[in-house]
Amino acid sequence: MGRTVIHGGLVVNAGDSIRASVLIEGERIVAVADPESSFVEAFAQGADLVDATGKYVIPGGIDAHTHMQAEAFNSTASDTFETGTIAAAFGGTTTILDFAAPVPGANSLVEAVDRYHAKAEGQCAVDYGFHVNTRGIDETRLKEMTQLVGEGITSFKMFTAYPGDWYSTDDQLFRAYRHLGNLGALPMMHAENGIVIDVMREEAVLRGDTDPVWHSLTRPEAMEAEAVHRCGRLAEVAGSPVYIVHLSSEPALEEVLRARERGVQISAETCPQYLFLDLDHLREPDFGGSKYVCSPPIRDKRNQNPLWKALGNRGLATVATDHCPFCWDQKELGRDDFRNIPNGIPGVEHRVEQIYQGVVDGHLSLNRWVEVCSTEVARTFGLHPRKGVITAGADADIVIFDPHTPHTISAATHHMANDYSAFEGQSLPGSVETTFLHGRKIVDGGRYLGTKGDGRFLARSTAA
Ligand code: DUC
Ligand code: ZN
Ligand code: ZN
Ligand code: ZN
Repeated sequence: MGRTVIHGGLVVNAGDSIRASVLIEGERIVAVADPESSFVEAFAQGADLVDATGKYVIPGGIDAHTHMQAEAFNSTASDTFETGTIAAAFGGTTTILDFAAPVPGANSLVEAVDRYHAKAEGQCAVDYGFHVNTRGIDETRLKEMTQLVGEGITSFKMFTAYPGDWYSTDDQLFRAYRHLGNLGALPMMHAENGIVIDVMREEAVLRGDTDPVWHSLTRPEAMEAEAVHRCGRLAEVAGSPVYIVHLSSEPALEEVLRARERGVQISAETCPQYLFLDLDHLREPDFGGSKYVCSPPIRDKRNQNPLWKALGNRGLATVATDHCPFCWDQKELGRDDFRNIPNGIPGVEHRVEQIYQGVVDGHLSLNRWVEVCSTEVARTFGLHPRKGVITAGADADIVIFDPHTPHTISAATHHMANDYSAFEGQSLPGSVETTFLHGRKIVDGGRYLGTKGDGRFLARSTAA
């Protein structure tokens, strides 16, 4: 079995930062040890030596929210599992959790998962697992949930948005939460009041307000907060946990905090687009605003600081990208009516580097950066301690991060299959130098060294 020693770097976990050597044998971490010890010296004989002096050695990133080659909004997301996971690897993400989704008109969760296994198997550059997009919740769906939990798919996304499509009624949500709570599985919520939003969307278009900015103005923060509140109360009565995906605004955050104060097991993720982009982007001329159309929408800038602060103080649990890329010609579908713009932003490549900006800006510690990008994601989704931590016995999914080599995001250099970047020109203070998956370098110094199919399906566990 191949041996590697990563030496000279600062090993940063959620709990501590230490100067140590990381010893890898085969696919696993064997030890994190004092570089001067005789054990390390002996192990290093004949091993590959990787010098990480001046760098951070961190657990591989885990992005819990991607949509590779998703069929959505009358289009198909432009990254395949192959291209999207290679881009992830370049950005220091070694695991993605994608959403298996039933095709339009269908409800079977098992069928959706079968289809997604077929799409992803043998294609991925990094490890992957699935959540399932859920609609039409009835006894059959609950039975399917039980079956899928047994197959390592332990989280299910439900919606208070998209009436007539993904929307679930309160009684459906309540039954699903209770069922999943009993299984130790996790309900995930897209929390926006889609019923009211649809009224506002229709009225806007009738008035002639069809530009991209209306996508945001017809999805008010209050209607996100209302739905988060409702989900928290439903979980409170159902006795289940609930995880809010893509939380975008301060009022919604306040509802999470209030529910938690009551003792509800509620947690939430936010995404880089809500931390770095604002309404002005949606107002870019010549339909340029369409590049930033995602749901929930990009908000007024005053939401950004509270979200950063909450990442630092554990008000928010995780950062995911909601990577759902559509190219320019696909965004064109909504030129005359913002309602037809495919919703989504490419981002899987940049999350770890973007959130490091928050360390430099004083919003979060190095340890907290690692926690929100990896460790807490692993804990939340049944992957810890195999993933999300640099410790003996864990998978050797490791990133060497150079805090002194800046990186400017551009569609001209990114690896995602998308012809624009929503973060074009964003200058970041540090960059990913090397990515290890299962003990092997898959990215090093800007080159991809992996092989198609390196990434494996992860069957996840339920809450203990
Ligand atoms: N929700 C997502 O999570 N992604 C795409 C659009 C949406 O509504
Ligand atoms: Zn990068
Ligand atoms: Zn959503
Ligand atoms: Zn999403």
